[in-house]
Amino acid sequence: MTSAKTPHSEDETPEHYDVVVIGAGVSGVYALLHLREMGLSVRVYDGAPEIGGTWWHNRYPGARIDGPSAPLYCYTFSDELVKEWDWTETQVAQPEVLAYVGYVADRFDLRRDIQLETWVRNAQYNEAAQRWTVETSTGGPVSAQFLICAVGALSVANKPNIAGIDDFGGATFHTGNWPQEPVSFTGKRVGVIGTGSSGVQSIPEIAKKAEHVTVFQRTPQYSIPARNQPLDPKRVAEVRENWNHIRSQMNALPAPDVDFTPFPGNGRSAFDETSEQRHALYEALWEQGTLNFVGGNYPELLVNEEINREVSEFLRGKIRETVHDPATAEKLCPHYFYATKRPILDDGYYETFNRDNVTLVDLRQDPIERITQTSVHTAEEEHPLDILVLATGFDAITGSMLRLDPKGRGGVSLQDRWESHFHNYLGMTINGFPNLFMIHGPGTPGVLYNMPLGAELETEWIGNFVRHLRDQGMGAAEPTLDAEKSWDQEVSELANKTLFPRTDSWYTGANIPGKPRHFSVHLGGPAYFQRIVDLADEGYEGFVFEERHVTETT
Ligand code: N01
Repeated sequence: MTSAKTPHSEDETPEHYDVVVIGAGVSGVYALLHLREMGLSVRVYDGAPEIGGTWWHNRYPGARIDGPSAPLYCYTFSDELVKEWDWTETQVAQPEVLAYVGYVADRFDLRRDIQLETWVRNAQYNEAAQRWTVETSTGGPVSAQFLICAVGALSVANKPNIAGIDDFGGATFHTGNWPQEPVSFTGKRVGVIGTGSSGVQSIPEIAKKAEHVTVFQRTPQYSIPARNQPLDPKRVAEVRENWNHIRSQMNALPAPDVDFTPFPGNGRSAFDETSEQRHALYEALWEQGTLNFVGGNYPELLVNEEINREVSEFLRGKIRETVHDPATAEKLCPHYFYATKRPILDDGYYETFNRDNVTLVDLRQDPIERITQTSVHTAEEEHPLDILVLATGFDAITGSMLRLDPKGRGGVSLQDRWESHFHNYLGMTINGFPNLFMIHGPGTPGVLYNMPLGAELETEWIGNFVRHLRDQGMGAAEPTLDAEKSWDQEVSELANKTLFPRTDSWYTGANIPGKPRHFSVHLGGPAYFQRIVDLADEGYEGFVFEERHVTETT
C-alpha cells in the first residue's frame, strides 16, 4: 500500500511519507506499529529525548497508574506481549510503565521510524497536493498525506497565573514537566500548589523526605486508597491463559443504558437496596480500593444527586476518621459531586496530614496574594520555601492540539477554528482539516476509558479509514459542518444526563481561565467504539471525500 517515496534517503527534500505521527507516547507508538504493518510509510516526531509521552514527562515522586490495575493497563493487540512483559504491582509506578513503552518500541523495531528531540513547529495542509507539510525543529520540511496527532490529552502544563511566580528564587518544578535528574527534598521546605491526582500522589512521598511541606489547596478532593500490592502470579497466569477472552471483555463491558446512565456500575439499582445495604457496599468497595469504587458502585452514582450525596458523605466520613485534627479534616472535605472530577487513588494521602511536618493552607479562606523570591504570601501568612512544586494540572484534552495549531484549508489555524468551541467529528476529525486525525481528542471517550486500549481502537479505525479512502481512489476526506454539529450534540446530550457538567473540572475546561467551557469527553465508552465501527461499515456518513487530483508524491 506504500505509495510514498522511500522515506529514509537523506538527499530528498522534502521527504514524503504516507503518514506523519506527532507524539511518541502510548498512542503514537501504537499508531506507528499498526499503520506500518498496513504497509504505510510512517514517521513519528516527539520533542522529548525518549519515547513514552506522558510517562516520560510525569516522573514526579509517587507517579503511578491510577487507572485500570495491571495487568490491564497495557496494549492488548499482542498475545506474545502479554506473555512476555511482567508487571510487578497492581498500580504500576511510572518508571515501569515508561520501560514497558520502550520495550514495545524495541520488540516491534519501531525506533527506526521515531525521531526524538524534534518539535513539530508547523503543520500546514496543502490543498493542491492534498498533503500535509510538516516543519520540525531539526530539519527540512516533510510531507505526508495523513497527519495523526497523538499529542496527548494531558500534555500542556498549566502554570498558574499567580503574581510574582517567576520571582521565586528557589527551585520550581511542575509535576507534568518533572526534571530527569533526581530532585532531593531532604532538609528542604517545600510548597505544593494543587491537590489533583498529581498533588495527591506526590505529597505523601515528598513529606517523607522534606523538612516541611506546605500544601496550598484550592479545592479539596475525594481520594480512594489505591491498595497497591505486588501482582499475584496466579492472577497473571490466569490473565495470560485467558487473554483473548479478557481482551474481548475489556471492549465489551456491559452496554451503557444511555437513556439512564452511561455508567452501568454494578447493575443493581441503589433504590432497590436499604441504606444499610448501600453502606455495606460502599465500605466493601473502600476496603477493596482502586477505581472499582466507581466501577463497582451503583449505576445511579453519576446521575442521581441523592445517591451521589450519600457516597460523597460516606467519603467525607473516611476523611474525618483518618485525619486527627478536626479543623484540618474539615478543610480536606470536598463538597462537589463525587467522581465528577477525575477520581483519585492515593497511598496515604489523608494520613500525611497527621504528620508534624505537613501544613494545609486552605486557599479559599486564605488565598495566595503573591510569590516573592523566598516565599508564598497568603492573605494571612508568609510561607518561606526552598522548593515550589506546581501540581496545577494541564490545559487538558484540547491544549496540545491548540499548541500544535495546525493550519487547514485556506491557511485557517486551529486556534481560530476552535476559538469559541472545539468543533470536531467523532473526536478524531475536524472540518477544514482534511486527512488530519486526533487520538484521544475532544469528543472521544479518551480520558475516561482505558487509554492504551482506546488508542488501539481509534488507530485501527483511522487505518481502516485510510484504506477505504485509497481503495476508493480518493485523495482527501474531512467531516461536514453538520456532522460536527450533530456530534457535538451527542457528546453534550450524554454528558447532560450525568452530574459531570455541574462541577468545575479539567473535563469541562473550567481549570483554565478563559477556556471555552464544554464537557469534552464522549461518555459512551464501549458504545462509542461500536458506533464508529458501524459508521465505517455504513459508508462513513458525515464525511466528504475528495477525488485524488495529484500524484501522492507531488
Ligand atoms: O491536575 P488537576 P493533575 N491556584 O487539574 C489546582 C491524570 N493523572 O495533574 O481543583 C491554586 O487534576 C487545582 O485546583 P482546582 C489524571 O487523569 C494521571 O493533578 O482547580 N491551585 C487542582 O487542585 C488527572 O486527573 C496519573 O480548584 C490551583 C490542581 O491544581 C489528570 O492527570 C497521575 C491553581 C490541579 O489538579 C490531571 O491531574 C496524575 C491556582 N492558580 C495525573 N490552578 C496517573 O497515575 C490549579 N490549581 C495515570
